[in-house]
Amino acid sequence: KGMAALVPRVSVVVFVLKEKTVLLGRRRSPGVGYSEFALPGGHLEFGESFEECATREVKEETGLEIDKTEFVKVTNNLFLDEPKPCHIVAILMRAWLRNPHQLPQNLEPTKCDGWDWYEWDNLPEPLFGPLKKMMEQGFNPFPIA
Ligand code: 8DG
Ligand code: MG
Ligand code: MG
Repeated sequence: KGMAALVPRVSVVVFVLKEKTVLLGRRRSPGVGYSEFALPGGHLEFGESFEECATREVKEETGLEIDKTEFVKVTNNLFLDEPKPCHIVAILMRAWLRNPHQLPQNLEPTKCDGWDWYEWDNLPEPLFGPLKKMMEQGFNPFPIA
């Protein structure tokens, strides 16, 4: 294997909201965030809009169909102390369920332990670094009522 070029990548991650809760899953793929709770999401593919990427990744990972997908925030995430250092520009979206009764499925069981709903002021530990930082800074993914 040759040396991978160190370039920033774009990922789209989604706060899937249901009443007062947000969907999180514990990561199982080796690399950044291993064994930590994170949002569904993944890398932006060539030609995609943020909304398309959000819809595709949530569907691939959980089977859930999302609705009213909208941009909320962007963060610049450096993971330089990793065996494979990476730099990810994360586009954070939020969305709701098209059908509020649909249940999440663990469609990528080698990458995730499973999905569940958590209240923002009672999040599970350990939380993925970038999410933890946002939470500590007082960020809240829910729209202002
Ligand atoms: P792909 O390569 O199949 O397109 O995507 P994936 O395998 O689903 O990628 P991922 O690791 O789930 O997400 C891409 C990167 O996004 C991840 O390595 C780190 C970054 N990222 C954040 N915050 C979050 C988050 O809350 N959840 C997820 N899943 N990724 C996040 O910076
Ligand atoms: Mg993913
Ligand atoms: Mg994915």
